[in-house]
Amino acid sequence: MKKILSVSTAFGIGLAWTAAAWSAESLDDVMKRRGLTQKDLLAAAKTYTPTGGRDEFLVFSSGGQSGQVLVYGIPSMRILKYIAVFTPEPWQGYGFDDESKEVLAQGKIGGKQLNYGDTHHPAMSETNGEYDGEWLFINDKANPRVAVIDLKDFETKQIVVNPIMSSEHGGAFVTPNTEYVIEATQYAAPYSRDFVPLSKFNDEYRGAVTYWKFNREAGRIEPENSFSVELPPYSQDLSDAGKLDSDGWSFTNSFCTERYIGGIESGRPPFEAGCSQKDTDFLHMINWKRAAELVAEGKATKINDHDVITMDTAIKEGILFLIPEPKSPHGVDVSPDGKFIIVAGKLDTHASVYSFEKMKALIDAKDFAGTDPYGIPILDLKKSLHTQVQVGLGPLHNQYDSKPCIVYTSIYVDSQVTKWNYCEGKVLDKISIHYNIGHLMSMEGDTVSPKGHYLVSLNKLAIDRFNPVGPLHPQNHQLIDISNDKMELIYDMPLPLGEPHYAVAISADKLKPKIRYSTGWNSRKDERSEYRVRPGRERTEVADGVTHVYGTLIRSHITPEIIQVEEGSTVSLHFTNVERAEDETHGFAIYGFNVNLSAEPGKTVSATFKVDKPGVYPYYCTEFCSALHLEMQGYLLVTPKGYQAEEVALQEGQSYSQEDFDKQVKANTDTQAVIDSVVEYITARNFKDFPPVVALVEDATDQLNFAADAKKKAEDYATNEDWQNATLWAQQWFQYQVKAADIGLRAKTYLDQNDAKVVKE
Ligand code: K7E
Ligand code: CUA
Repeated sequence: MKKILSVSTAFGIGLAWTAAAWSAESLDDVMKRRGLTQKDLLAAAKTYTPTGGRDEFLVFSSGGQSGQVLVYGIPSMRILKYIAVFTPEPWQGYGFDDESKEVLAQGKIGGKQLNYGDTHHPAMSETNGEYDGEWLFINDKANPRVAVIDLKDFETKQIVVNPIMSSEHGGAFVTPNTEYVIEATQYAAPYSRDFVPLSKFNDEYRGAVTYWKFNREAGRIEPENSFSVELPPYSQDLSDAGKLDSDGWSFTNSFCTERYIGGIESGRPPFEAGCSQKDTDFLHMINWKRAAELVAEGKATKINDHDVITMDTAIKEGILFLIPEPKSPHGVDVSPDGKFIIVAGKLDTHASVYSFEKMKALIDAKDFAGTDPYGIPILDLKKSLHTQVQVGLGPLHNQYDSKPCIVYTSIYVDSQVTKWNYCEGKVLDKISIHYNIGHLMSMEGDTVSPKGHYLVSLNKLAIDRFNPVGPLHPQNHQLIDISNDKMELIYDMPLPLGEPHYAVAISADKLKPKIRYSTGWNSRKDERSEYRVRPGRERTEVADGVTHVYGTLIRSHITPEIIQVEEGSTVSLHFTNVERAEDETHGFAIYGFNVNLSAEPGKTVSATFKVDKPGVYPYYCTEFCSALHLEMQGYLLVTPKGYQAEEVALQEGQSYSQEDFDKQVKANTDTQAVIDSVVEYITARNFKDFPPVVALVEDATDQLNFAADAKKKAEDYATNEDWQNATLWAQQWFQYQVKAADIGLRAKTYLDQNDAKVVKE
């Protein structure tokens, strides 16, 4: 034990403690000092997560204009990750390495690379209407696109561009077995993307719902097997897929069914006046299962090389219906049993509960109240309704509780959440939030079995809730405890990244992310990289005028350390992180080329660029990966055209003697004794019962094998009395020992903190 303490001091690793010179504050003291109430303490106890603790649920929140997805835990509200989706993100190397550039390039529109997205609605993949924790989808409202994120590594794998829309909003929503990912238009535009005057708005501008086919085995959307249903130029809005009783159908709201086309600059009343004139808009109801069959039967029309079921076909085949819904609705949310569809109307104080059974019966009986200007049958509002409930001013979205018939509705204008019973049509509770709530989200609240407990209010304004940071405020996510009859606000979390419209929360135990890739992995394609290389096989090859460098990254060196090319060359660097240890990511940055890579354990990443100017370009690892991280460096030397190297020996800054060598060997031998004592400490305990320790031991063993290699080289040089190389290799041997000791001590600490048992003396 004493020995171990001394080694930790020798390596300067932790374990320092100071005796407190003052007595500790009591709970009462702290409450007084910080002005906390009993209620605050209770809220703190409900959310505080001690060090090393884990969250019960993980939230995947839209990152709004950042084009990313935010991941945070509940109840701690600690942010865990930003997943780069539509926007380059340097930490993850997204949009900097060749592999992820290809993903971003899939999202080009009209040949243009778009470096942002307006993400709105994340959707988790489902199996039988339950979240399965495998895939996440998110839409881009500004540039109609949908992205596929793999929850095995929390990376974006695919971006698909909508072939007919120029604006969208009602995505991403999945069908109960993730057969399709739904995306609905927002602002109508011509499918052709050509110029069409607004005078032809009614005839040539169109909305649509696209059903993106998801191939679960491949983990990719199949654009060629996806299709759309043509809709009138009503501004379509949020959507939801039916489930259980209503499986096979999807529902899409709309506003501005007035088809008003604005024109304030020519003296016409503005959009907001013309779009809110009528008392009702339309809920679209589409039989997507039948629609898919129609496509298979060849009844779709190819538009922009994409299968579209025209309105005429949809009407003739009886797969498209409209139901009036009160003034400018926003959210449409199918109840967990699939029997009800709740629509909240922004300009109406009611939430309307539609009965799927009644709507289906009207359709089956062909009992229609009329048709719209395009001939789409309209169901009678009253005959379709189960009930309407006055929930507050400006209701937007609905989320379901685990308790039957309980729903929560966000009330934008009143800045409230209303809890109500949709079976009986009565309001149960209201809570004020800060301020102007948009979406709200309960745990797995849009599945067939919501989990209850918590509700998050995703507010549009924060105003005075946090320390001021300039005119642009963070967003405010408020955590509400919904386990009891009365809702309780328990946490405010500032979100400093875009406006998160919607979020989904999943039980943390459903997620099974990996900790490392198989060695040499192209994570964006999910296959072994053609550019992978094993340690010791690093090389440079010139092919088709491109200098390919096949290198490796491992604590604490980049191989190669010197790369020399001639001016005008195109260089393609490929680095494989050959670490097996958890959390040993290496970065790679080089002066002046906008090259910035992140290589997580096992990953192979590439960067291709042209070197047009002779010069010296230092490169290094950007992750503080070990004590010798700063030495994880190298040089790209770009020689002038026709440069001839002079025959001069490399100048060493320092020369070493036998004495230096002996001194280093002595230090190494002492270090080895310390390592042996740590190994003894670990192996005397039941370390095999702790998987993180097993992984650390594996990593330490790797380092000791490298040490043995370096030791042999040092001794060989010593035999030949080459004290220069002998001493340097002895130093390298020591470096591996340091890493092994560092890892060993981490394992030892883990065992101590987790009450490991002594199994042998
Ligand atoms: Cu902001 Cu769902 Cu896009 Cu409502 S949406 S708030
Ligand atoms: Cu690798 Cu620092």
